[in-house]
Parts: sequence; C-alpha cells; structure tokens
Amino acid sequence: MDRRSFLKGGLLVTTGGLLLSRSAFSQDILEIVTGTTQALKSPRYPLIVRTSRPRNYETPVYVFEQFYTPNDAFFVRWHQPGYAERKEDFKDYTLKIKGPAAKKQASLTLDELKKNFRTYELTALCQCSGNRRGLFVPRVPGVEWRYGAMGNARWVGVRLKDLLDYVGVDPKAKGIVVYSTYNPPVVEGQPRFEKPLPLWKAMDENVLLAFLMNGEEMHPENGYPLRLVVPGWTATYWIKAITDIDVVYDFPPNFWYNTAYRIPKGKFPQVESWDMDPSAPNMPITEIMVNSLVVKFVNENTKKTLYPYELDNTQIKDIRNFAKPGNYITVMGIAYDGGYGIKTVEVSVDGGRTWREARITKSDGRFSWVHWEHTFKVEKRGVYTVMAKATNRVGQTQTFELIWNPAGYHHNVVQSFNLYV
Ligand SMILES: Nc1nc2c(c(=O)[nH]1)N[C@H]1C(S)=C(S)[C@@H](COP(=O)(O)O)O[C@H]1N2
Ligand SMILES: [Mo]
Repeated sequence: MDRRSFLKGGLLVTTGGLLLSRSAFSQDILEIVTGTTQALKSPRYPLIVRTSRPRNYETPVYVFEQFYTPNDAFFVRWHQPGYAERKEDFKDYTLKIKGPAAKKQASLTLDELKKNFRTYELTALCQCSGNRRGLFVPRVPGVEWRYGAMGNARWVGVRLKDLLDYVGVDPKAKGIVVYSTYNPPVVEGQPRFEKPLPLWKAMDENVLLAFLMNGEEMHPENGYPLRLVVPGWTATYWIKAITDIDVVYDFPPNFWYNTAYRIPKGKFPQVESWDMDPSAPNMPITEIMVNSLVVKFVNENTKKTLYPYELDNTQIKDIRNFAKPGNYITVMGIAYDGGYGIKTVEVSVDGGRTWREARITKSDGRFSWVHWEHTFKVEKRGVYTVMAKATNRVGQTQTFELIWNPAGYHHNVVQSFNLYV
C-alpha cells in the first residue's frame, strides 16, 4: 500500500500497525485497509488498526499528553461487525426501559430524555478490560491491544438511577441487562453483545446514560446517540448506542458474561467485585486496576521531547542520544484506578531501588486519570532505568509480575525504560 499518504499529519509510520485517519471511518474503511487512500481527509489523529472487521482501533500513546482524549482520537472497540455507522441511522431512536422486575415500561426519545431528566457531567476514564493484552506472555487470544485501548473524557448525561426510579424497580430485582438493537449479531444464533449490572451498581449515582462526550455529540463509533458510562468499571459495561434496559429477577444466560469478561477469583485486588455465581472459579470483571503509563520524556536543557513508543504503540525500551550528563529530564505520564483516586505516583530512575514522588499536575475527579511529572538530573554517564508506579487511596498498587489470566485482562505491570546517557 501507499504509505506516504499516512505522512500527512507529520507522522512517520515506522513499523507494524496500519494507521488511518478518523475521517476514514464508515464505508471507506475497507478501501483503506486494502490500500487506496482517497478516503483520507483529516489525518490529524491516525488510529492504529488492530482488526478491521469488526473495527478495533487503538489510540497512539502520544495523544495522552492531552488530558481529555479528543473524540477524533478515541479508541474504538466492537465485538461483532454490524452496527449503525451514520447518525441518520438513528432517526427513530428510542430508549426502552422494561423487563419483568420493572413496575412500568418506558420508551423515550432522546429529546424526552434530555427534557425530563436532570443532566450531570463527570470525567471518567474508559478503558477496555483487555488493554495491553498484546503484552501478555504467554500470549492469549483476543485483540492484541498495546497501551491505547483507553481514553479520558468528559461525559454529560442523565443518571441511570433516575430512569430506574422513574419506572420503579421491584427491590427483589437482581439487576439490569443492557444492549443495543443497533448492534445485533450478524450470524444467526450468535449471542447478542449484552451486559448485566447488579442492582447496587445500576443504582450508583455516578452511572450515566451519556449523550455528550467532551462537549459534543459522540461519534457513532463511540456510542451515538446514547451510551452507558460506568465510571471505575472496565469499558465492557459501557454499552454503546444503548436501546434497551431490562430490569430482571435473574440474568438470562449470555456468553458475554457467563463465559467472556471473567477473571479468576482471588487474584486481583478489588473492592467492588461481583460474585455472580459462587460455585464458579471465576467472576465477572468489574473495576479498573490501578495503573500508570509514561507518555513522554522532555529534556529541559535541549527542549527536545521524546514519545517512547513506535506509532503502533510498541514501547521503545532503550532510549539513546537523548540526554547528556548534567541535563534535567522530565518524565510525564498518566495514572488512574477504579475510582478511589490516585494517591501517589512514584518514579524510580535506578531500576526500582529508590523512588521519588511525582507531582500530580492535573486531575478532574476520582474517575478521571491524572497527569503527573517528575524531573531528575542525569549526573553522569550510564544507564538510568526509569519506572513509574501508581498507588491509589485504598492502597492498591501496580504489580511487577504479570497476573496472567486466560482472557488477558488487567495488565498493570510497571513499565521500565533504559535511558542511556
Ligand atoms: N453496543 C456495543 N457496546 C459496546 C461494545 C460492543 O461491542 N457493542 N463493546 C464494549 C467494550 S468491550 C468496550 S472496551 C467499549 C469501547 O468503547 P469505545 O469503542 O467507545 O472506545 O465499548 C463497550 N460497549
Ligand atoms: Mo473492552
């Protein structure tokens, strides 16, 4: 294919992953993948294609130096091809709240929803359970994400709780099941992608049905016209283009939560866990694990900035020709957790022997990531092994050894970089 077309944004394609612009979405995608380029209109934010049918696109790490991930640069994850792609497809959109444990039924247009319910705004990180799955050793099946299956955004919407109160929920209900009829299975007999929430989580005041993302209508790829936002929990629950909320006494069997999106019991520290089936060895994934990511290095003397990732998000572990003895180096990154709040980010420049606390430079509520920075002086020639480690307010911290699990979830191993001076 003609790679020069991808250089328009001033970016160089170095290795691996195929890059394309956000404007190349929808019907043009197949042409891009097979190599024509006429669909490229705005190559400001190329995304990394992990799979093209269904679309699974990853955000390049350099984008994360922006506190809010721009909508055009936001990662995209679909389980099954076959979803509505254009806003016109949603002309007859309604949200339906129903089910055996709902006292009445409701069907609301977007306008009715906005007019009749109070709206709230919050910032929350949307992170795929399988972010960094591609780094698992031994390897596991699934989309081979590196570091960019996540984004931080401001969400505006109505509270799920207010809608549930509006229809009235039998207190004996177990919870809700949510899905989108705009994203049906393409092969007959395949299970619909649907997600359960226990009632206690569905009634959490932070769970929103969002219609704005960073102040704008969201792209159909990210859930237009309405998506569920479950702050602190992995994005698998954040159903896009949500059409149905079923209030249930029992969760109907479904592959996407009885089999997929499960973690082994007892292996991960978590507060909000959900033991759906006490006899099973595993349980549904819930909270995002505490984590951090180095985004860039700045040499304060030369003013040079280095993003230590290839454009397919492969980490560049060895950094050479960037610093000289006497230089001050700032390392900048992000840190986040499942909503308890980041307490400290510590940076080591000697391979983990000693740690210094980084400065938190920006935060926006407990469900948002934080930006942090740490400046150190490279005194003399040698290798400086730089690591960052986040700890949250309930004492959870990152691991040094991978907690391997068959689906490749919750990778939060401390990264390290060798800075050769
Ligand atoms: N309708 C629908 N919603 C969905 C999914 C899906 O396949 N279909 N995937 C979920 C998963 S696993 C993730 S990681 C997020 C991804 O959100 P994004 O595409 O906006 O980045 O959407 C969630 N919501
Ligand atoms: Mo996901």
